[in-house]
Amino acid sequence: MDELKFVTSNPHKFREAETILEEYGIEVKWVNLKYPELQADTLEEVVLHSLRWLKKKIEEPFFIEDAGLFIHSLKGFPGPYSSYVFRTIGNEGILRLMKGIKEREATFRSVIGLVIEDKLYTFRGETQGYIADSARGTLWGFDPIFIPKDMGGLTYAELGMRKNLVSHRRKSLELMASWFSRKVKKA
Ligand code: ITT
Repeated sequence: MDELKFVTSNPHKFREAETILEEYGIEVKWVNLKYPELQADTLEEVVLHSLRWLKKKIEEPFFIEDAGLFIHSLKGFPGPYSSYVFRTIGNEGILRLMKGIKEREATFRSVIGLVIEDKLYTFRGETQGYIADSARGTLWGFDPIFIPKDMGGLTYAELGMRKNLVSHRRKSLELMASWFSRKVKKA
């Protein structure tokens, strides 16, 4: 089994990645570390900045992941500022901002940054959906207010483990896993 380190301070993210990457025969080792995150307009910029910082501290190969919830009627807010917004106004605050707004489409985006053989790579995954009218279910983060498309109107939180079948994180992890597996086979 191949092994990759995942640097994250978020245990939920780690568990999701572990479950998904197992399907690809990739073992994930958790490095529980909070690292500096730049405030920038794209998740890719945030990830690349953090990778350059971590490269001096962590032995490769390793990856990180930055996620953001982009609400279309709010022009993509909170997007790259999702962590700050979740810590400050939280799901209740977002629901308040969305009160009376009919256009509730949102994109949940995940960008993985990988360091391998001294090079940096990014992989992006996205899931389209809607912001719920009220919080439903009790997973973590924005899960109770995000309804992915074509999943019966249930929120990520209500979907439980089925979140992993359709999530933004699954899509970025799959891209990285297939790229990594091809690379390992060639070597
Ligand atoms: P890191 O140490 O990996 O950076 P983090 O929790 O700070 O962990 P992010 O900056 O990527 O993670 O996440 C931005 C915010 O979005 C944060 O408040 C998360 O709780 C939330 N979030 C990220 N992915 C999510 C998901 O799959 N479901 C629900 N909320 C999510």
